Amino acid sequence: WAQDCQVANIQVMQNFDKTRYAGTWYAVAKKDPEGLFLLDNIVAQLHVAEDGTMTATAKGRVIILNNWEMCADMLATFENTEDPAKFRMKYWGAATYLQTGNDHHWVIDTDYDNYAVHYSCRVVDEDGTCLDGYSFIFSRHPGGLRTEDQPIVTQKKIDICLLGKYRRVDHTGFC
Ligand code: ODT
Repeated sequence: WAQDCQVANIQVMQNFDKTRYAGTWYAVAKKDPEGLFLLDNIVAQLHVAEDGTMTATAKGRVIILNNWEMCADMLATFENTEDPAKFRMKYWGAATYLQTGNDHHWVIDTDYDNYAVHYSCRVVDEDGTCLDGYSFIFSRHPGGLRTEDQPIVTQKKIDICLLGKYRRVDHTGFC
């Protein structure tokens, strides 16, 4: 037995419903990528238009230009793929000096009302595992995950080969 950590074999949410995924999500834990950007106080707001187009805004504390702490205002558009739970997320800052990018946005699991497990691999290694990526654990509740959701989320962290790689994301009211 060996765990399959191939990015191509990661299971995502079945029958994903983006309308139910819309709304406010508080990041409660994060696995950082190389050159991390969002530190804490991370809150995302997802919108789904009538035509199904998904967009988002997010805030979070960042440190830029090696010592300037600020609250970043970020924007994103999502492009559908053949899998309804896998998107391409194009993002940029409200200010030009903020980070821009085009990342994968995979919804690994969500119950829509309490928790969501997000995953994004930026660089796939030669062996098919993820060399550089990030993942957010989101909650509808700013205080964190409900006790009953914790074992579900822990199992998903195992499934995506990131157990033990997360840090807690604080909400102090900075943003
Ligand atoms: O913090 C990092 O180092 C990696 C994260 C970079 C991407 C952040 C861009 C946010 C774009 C705006 C909003 C989106 C909301 C979606 C929800 C979750 C995934 C970021």
